[in-house]
Amino acid sequence: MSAFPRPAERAARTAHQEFHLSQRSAVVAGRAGVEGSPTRDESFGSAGTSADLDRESFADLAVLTRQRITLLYGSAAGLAARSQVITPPASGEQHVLNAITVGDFDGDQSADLAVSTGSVDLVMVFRGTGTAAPPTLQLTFSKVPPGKTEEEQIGNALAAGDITGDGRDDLVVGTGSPSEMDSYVPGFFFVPGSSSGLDPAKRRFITRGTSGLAPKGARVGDSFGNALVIADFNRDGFGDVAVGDSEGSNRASSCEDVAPCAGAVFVLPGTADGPTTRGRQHWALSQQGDYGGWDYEVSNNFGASLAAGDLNGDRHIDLAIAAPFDFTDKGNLGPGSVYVLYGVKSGLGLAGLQVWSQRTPGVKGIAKGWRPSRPPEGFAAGGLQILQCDNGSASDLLVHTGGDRSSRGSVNVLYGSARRITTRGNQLWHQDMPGIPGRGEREDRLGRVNAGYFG
Ligand SMILES: [Ca+2]
Ligand SMILES: [Ca+2]
Ligand SMILES: [Ca+2]
Ligand SMILES: [Ca+2]
Repeated sequence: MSAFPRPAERAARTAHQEFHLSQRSAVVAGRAGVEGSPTRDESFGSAGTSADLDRESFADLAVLTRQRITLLYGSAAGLAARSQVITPPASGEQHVLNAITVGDFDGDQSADLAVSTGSVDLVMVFRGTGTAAPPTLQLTFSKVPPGKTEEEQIGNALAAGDITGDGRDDLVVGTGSPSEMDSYVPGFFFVPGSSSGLDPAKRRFITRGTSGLAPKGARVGDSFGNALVIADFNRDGFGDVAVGDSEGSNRASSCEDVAPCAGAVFVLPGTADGPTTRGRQHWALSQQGDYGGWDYEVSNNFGASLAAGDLNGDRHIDLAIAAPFDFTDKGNLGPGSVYVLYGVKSGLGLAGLQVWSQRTPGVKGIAKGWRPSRPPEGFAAGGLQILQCDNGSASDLLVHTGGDRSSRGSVNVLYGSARRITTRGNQLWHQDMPGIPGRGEREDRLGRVNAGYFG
């Protein structure tokens, strides 16, 4: 493992920066003074997910607005031949829905929906009918950990998958990104599925302080659980949980009060009892030195979002990790990059690590960091997805750059292949290009909705 490059060396960085990421066995959590929380897009399409809800073999789309879930049903003719709107019951305060995921929590082969609300700190579970009838509200439960109050429960992360290997999907729910005033250690809930659906009575709360995860434990200011993905990285039949902690510290001393830490990603193996810290993996950027009072390479938000899929067609699941402000230099937020870890038999490994950004030769778009007049572009600040976009055996990586073009947003498509991701055929999509309907407007943040195969 080489030392992290100093600023003068960074100009020479190229696409394959294999020195850049380390898997560490020793983890130290740090305190971060965090500059606000991620902006939540409150308009149509702020979050979405796809699945075959009515079991007609066409992918359907579930899209959140502030207070409603819109279901758009696919058909042979494409998407939205039919739609439904679900308005969750009000509960005193106004709901603001902020995340949605699909899983089969009761194992009846019909897709169920889990939706989280930031404002009233609830997770709502809708049981799928597997027919044209809409999913029905089955249960709600709080994200607030036992013994805690309601503050700062602003989690945007939800993921479903079978962690316990019983054929029923389980749910993980992040409890939030920290804010500057935070007095709360975030984490995620594991909620197991059962024959009657999710069983919140059996939920477990996991933080960076959970035994065996990080030697120095959790600290206020962590963001452990800000992103969650379930995938069976080591192919043992149990879904493993990849957890982003984009503001967690990787070094012995705490981060500067004025800046978030550099971030980390943990992978917790699945077992019949749920996620375990035994055999967990920890991925973090190397850090060293201080530059002008700023911790070098703080603020790059490594782990802000995650996506899992097979990007080289070898049937081992690979993990893409967003660092939307990577290349941060002396406090100026950088234009961001995406790290891709490839899976091998034992799970994720460093072999074949790739780092992609708009500075990578052949990748479309212009990398722009922070300037006083505008926000940084944030390559992958709008999230990541791994989807099959062509007819190849490898899946492809979609990088949503929410801050691009005055927050109009754009999507880079990087195609996977037997040789991993390459720049070949990579595309940059935005609303002002020929053939794309509509016109790009500020704050559109194109590309924040998950996609699927609709026809
Ligand atoms: Ca079901
Ligand atoms: Ca399960
Ligand atoms: Ca596994
Ligand atoms: Ca793979």
